[in-house]
Amino acid sequence: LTADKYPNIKRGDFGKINDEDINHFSKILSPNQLITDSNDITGYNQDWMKKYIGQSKLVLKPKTTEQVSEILKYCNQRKLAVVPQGGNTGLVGGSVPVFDEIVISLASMNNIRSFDQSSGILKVDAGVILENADNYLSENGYIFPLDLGAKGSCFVGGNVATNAGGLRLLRYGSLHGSVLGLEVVLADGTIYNSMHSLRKDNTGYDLKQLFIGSEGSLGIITGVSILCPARPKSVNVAFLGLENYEQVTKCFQKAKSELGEILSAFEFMDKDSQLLAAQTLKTTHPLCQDDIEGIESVPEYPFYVLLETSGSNKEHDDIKLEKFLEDVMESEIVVDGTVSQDEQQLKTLWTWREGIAEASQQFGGVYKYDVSLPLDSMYKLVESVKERLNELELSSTEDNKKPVYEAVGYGHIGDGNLHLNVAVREYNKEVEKALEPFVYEFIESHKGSISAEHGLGFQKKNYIKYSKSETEINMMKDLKKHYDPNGILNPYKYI
Ligand code: FAD
Ligand code: S2G
Ligand code: ZN
Repeated sequence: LTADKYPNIKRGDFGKINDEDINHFSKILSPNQLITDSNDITGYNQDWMKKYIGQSKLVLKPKTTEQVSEILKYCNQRKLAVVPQGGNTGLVGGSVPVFDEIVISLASMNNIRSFDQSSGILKVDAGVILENADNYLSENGYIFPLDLGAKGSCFVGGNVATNAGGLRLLRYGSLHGSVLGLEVVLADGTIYNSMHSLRKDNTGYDLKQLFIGSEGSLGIITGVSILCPARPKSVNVAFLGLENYEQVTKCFQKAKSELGEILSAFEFMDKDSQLLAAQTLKTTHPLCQDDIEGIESVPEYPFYVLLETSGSNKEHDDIKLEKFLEDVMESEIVVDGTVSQDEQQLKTLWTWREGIAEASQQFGGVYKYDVSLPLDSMYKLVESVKERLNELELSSTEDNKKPVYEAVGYGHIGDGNLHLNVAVREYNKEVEKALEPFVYEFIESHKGSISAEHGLGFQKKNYIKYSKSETEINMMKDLKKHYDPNGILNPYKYI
């Protein structure tokens, strides 16, 4: 989808890049930090889903905060629009240009600045890849308080900019709690720096909170100071089969009361999400009827739960988990289950949850809805979307003339966060009209949020009103006007 696909979006009255601009940037950066060749720019112009395509003619890759400051100061004077870009794994079209905005990539700002072994406080450049930060911490007996399927590509700065939730928010909380300080360059080049190492600092407005989840609209995050917990010594994963969604919520309640302090993840997946994953993972599903010669392993239960415990003593954890599993099997909340026996099995079980993202777009594309809903009504949204697509005869797993392959539901039960993915064979106006604003109206009527963790970006810019009041939206617009009066930071998105 390129800008000309959105008839009601006009390019703002921003400057157009000229040779003088390129000369100016060449004085700030060395030649390999400017990309102008159209082939090399392609990857920066399209998002992870290859759904949003921009037309930037220039990518800048600063190595230092001062270079970011110099660049923004100049862009602000010239009213050149910019898109800050991290690992470009965002799922709402926020990380790529809409028109010809300059892409400012943090990829070259990837140093670990410091780590304090006793407090567990880590300070990194914004361009450090999440998995690299966690590997570094692992060598020091600590863990990054965030994990998500894109860990191998997303950057810590992008995680903070999107206030990413991920698979372990249930255990480690939100970045609003674990981030201690930030270094951010504002639109006019001012450098805001609160990169201290204090757990508590109650002196004035907590300014860093403004930038956590601001998606590049208020400033470019160049540094993050974050409090990391001790790495758990013992991790177990149980993969469970359940008869219906109500049992999933009952199982969650039981897990909270019986595993409380060692529970580190509680994810649910419906059968259709597992059928999708089975087609890309091409390995035997952990819980399926015995393999019949030549028949792909087919998941047999309507719902699945991936439950993870992380503790400091394997023996104690195993006793607690065994007791829990006995209880949920006896009370028939769970009808089948398997527990990881080693690191490899643990990773394999996780692929049946983390692989759904990739699997959702194997037929050509995906419409994603990352929403918060009250637990009891959460799966009703998936059921009503399936029903609606069938009534409109838009969906079939067999007939590949239908635009929709299947709608699947899965997500972070512990956070009340559903991922509804509508796997399609092509992006199609009919399908879009069937889904929007239907999904957003459902969310509003159930007092949920239209974006639980992926943010607003470009996809949801016009839908914030389904989750925020006019007063709140006006206060946000005032902030945006104050910090970015020329509107050069990530225009056309967010609010
Ligand atoms: P990008 O995609 O590059 O940018 C995202 C947004 O932040 C854009 O608006 C961009 O302008 C802005 N931005 C990036 N860097 C900066 C910066 N330094 N300063 C200011 N603004 C910046 N998200 C979740 O929350 N939970 C999940 O469980 C999850 N799972 C995922 C699984 C997969 C397989 C994939 C592909 C994505 C998943 N995501 C998830 C979405 C995405 O990974 C997160 O939003 C992630 O935090 C984005 O980081 P990034 O570095 O790729 O940012
Ligand atoms: C997840 C990202 C992938 C998707 O897997 O938890 O946040 O498909 C999601 O939405
Ligand atoms: Zn998620």
